[in-house]
Amino acid sequence: MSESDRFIELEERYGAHNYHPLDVVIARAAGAWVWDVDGRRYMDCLAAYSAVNQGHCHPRLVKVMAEQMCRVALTSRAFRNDQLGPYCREICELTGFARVLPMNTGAEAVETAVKAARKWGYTVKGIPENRAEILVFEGNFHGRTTTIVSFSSDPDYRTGFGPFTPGFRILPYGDIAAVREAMSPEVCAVLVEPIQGEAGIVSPPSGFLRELRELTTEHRCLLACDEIQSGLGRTGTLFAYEHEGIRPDIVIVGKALSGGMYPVSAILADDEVMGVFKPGEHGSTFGGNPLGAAIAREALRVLVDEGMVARSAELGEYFMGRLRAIASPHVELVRGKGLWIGIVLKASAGGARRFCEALQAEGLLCKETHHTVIRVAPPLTITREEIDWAVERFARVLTSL
Ligand code: IF1
Repeated sequence: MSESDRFIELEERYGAHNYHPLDVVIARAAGAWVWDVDGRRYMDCLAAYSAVNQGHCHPRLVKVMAEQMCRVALTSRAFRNDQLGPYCREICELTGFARVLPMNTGAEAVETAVKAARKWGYTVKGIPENRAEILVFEGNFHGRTTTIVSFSSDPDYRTGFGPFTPGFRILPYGDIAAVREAMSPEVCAVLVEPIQGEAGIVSPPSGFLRELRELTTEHRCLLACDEIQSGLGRTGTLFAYEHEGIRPDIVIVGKALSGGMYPVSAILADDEVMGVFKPGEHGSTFGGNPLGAAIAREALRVLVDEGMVARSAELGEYFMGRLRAIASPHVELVRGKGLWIGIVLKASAGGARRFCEALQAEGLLCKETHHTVIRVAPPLTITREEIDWAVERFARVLTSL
């Protein structure tokens, strides 16, 4: 029995079976590379679903984390700490929003956005109590809390978890006419992923976000963008909504906000929206803690200092071009933005999972989504040479299986 098998057996025996991972047991990592317990090396083309945009164990993040945890890790918001204020200022200055509300996981930040939008609907827009509605889209993924799965369109995420939270309406993604029709005085917000990740790296038709911005302004409701996966450089801009030159009312961030070191999430908004929260109305034990704040400060500085946003745009284009040039009978198309790429397989290809397993055998870790898409989203620190190394293996697998 290999070392890997021993760990897999333990997890299968004692862990809940709520995942079906590839059987690679990672023991350490650096940059775009991970090593398993048997000493095999792999390139990480998932980057923890874009939480590790800055690369695994970035030395600057490791240093800040170690130093901060030796000083003070957690104070709770009953007291103040010397990391939170500077963090708030730095993230606001970088993103151009007036205020930030810190949380921990992505789902918590989405919940925070839902609460902010509803409260804004009642206290600012004047929607009658308990009538506020939020428009969302088919194929969405915003997390796994009971409220969030209430408006998922995927039976896997919902079935068996009701009763569900009311107040959401699911519309076809990219269909602006459907949004126009659904608008009413009781709509407080539209919640959207600028590019849908779990759905298979799906971009809406060009102009959709801009029209959403116009419609929401016209009907006086908020536009909330979930940038948890698409944000912080992944698509070649700091936020994916920038591709359409718009500015939402609420931006939801998570994942790479900590470079994967620790769960750190937040919502960003201006005074009219953030002002709805009064002391005691929302919060979390860990949100805004000094360890998370120190890590997030450095994670943002690393993104900027190392020019990772521009790297993502430039190398993403290169990577996508090289993947498109692979003549494979299995590939329908290659789509994406920046270093966020989906290889869409034909129905005849027999599913993306077997390709991910074959790529694993070649030393490359990818994760399928929706059975037919191989998603490719390496750390933004990846080099051109590393991309060439990956393309060689993609070509081998996509032409030989
Ligand atoms: C898992 C998916 C990706 C997200 C967006 C909110 C959240 C996520 C746009 C919630 C989280 C993760 C969760 C992770 C797998 C992963 C995922 F396949 F499930 F959909 F990335 F594509 N908004 N996405 O992508 O953030 O609470 O998890 O911090 O295993 O569930 P979280």
